[in-house]
Amino acid sequence: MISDEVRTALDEGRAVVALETTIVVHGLPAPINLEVAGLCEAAVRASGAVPATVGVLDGRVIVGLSDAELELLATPSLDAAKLSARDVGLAVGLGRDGATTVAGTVAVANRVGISVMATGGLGGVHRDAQQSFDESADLTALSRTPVLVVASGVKSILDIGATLERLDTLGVAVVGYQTTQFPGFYRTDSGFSIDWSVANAAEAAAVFLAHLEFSATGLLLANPLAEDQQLDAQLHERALASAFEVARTQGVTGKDVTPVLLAEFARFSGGLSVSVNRDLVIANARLAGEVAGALSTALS
Ligand code: PSU
Ligand code: MN
Repeated sequence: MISDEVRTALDEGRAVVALETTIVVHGLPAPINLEVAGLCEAAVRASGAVPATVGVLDGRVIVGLSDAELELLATPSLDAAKLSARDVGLAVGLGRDGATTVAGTVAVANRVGISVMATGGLGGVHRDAQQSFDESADLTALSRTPVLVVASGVKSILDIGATLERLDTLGVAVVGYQTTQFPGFYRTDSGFSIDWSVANAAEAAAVFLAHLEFSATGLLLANPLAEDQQLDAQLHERALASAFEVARTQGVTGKDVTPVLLAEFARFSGGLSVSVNRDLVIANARLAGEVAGALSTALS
């Protein structure tokens, strides 16, 4: 189901940005989660684009969730599932409720003709992947879906070097926004450099259109958080160590790993990581709106 506003915008070739909901339902604590979702939608609108927040309610995929629908999806007692690309059809077939990850969201976006989305940090290769084989399906989704994702790099809980190697192998284009330093999610700079950068949203749109001429894969537009908004380096190190310890003690695996690590980051930092996460995802939503606008201009 596509909301009237999103349907009209798509029919008229206007700019639309898909927003994921796993960050709202499984990634951020209440009540700031819904506040952040609203601020992301507002940031997309401020850039002149229409937000299309994606989720599944009662087995119906909704592109352009209303505030009430999003609130329902985030209600803890609903126990909405975390839907990667492979899960969306299953939730539909079984009539269930779920929030979409980046992988789930790009699958839906591509199907309805939306080619830009925003998130906080892309999923990737977990640091224990040599044993656990835990690598986010966000990577493989982008390897087969021609959608541009604006993110502050990949989450800093991950093995960033290994993730960049996998993005290379999978043919996912990686482009820095006004930088050739790969962002580090809560931190401005991950310490890894990247080959390509664009100077503005129009250039990002032009590069994406050119990319689509030669590849059926996605593009990660890596947007670093402003330096004065990043999490303190020492606090980041200590929170990370604590998060790994908590995950190890609890024995979490699979789709629970990322939410548990982010929750311990929030607890350990006394909520600071949550404010940083809010700031970066809003900045990404704003940039995604600008890129979607430039794309719609280029295509008109
Ligand atoms: N960015 C955030 N917070 C999040 C996520 C991204 O700032 O919670 C979510 C996205 O939905 C992403 C998911 O697709 O985390 C990755 O989960 P996993 O590592 O289980 O694939
Ligand atoms: Mn995983």
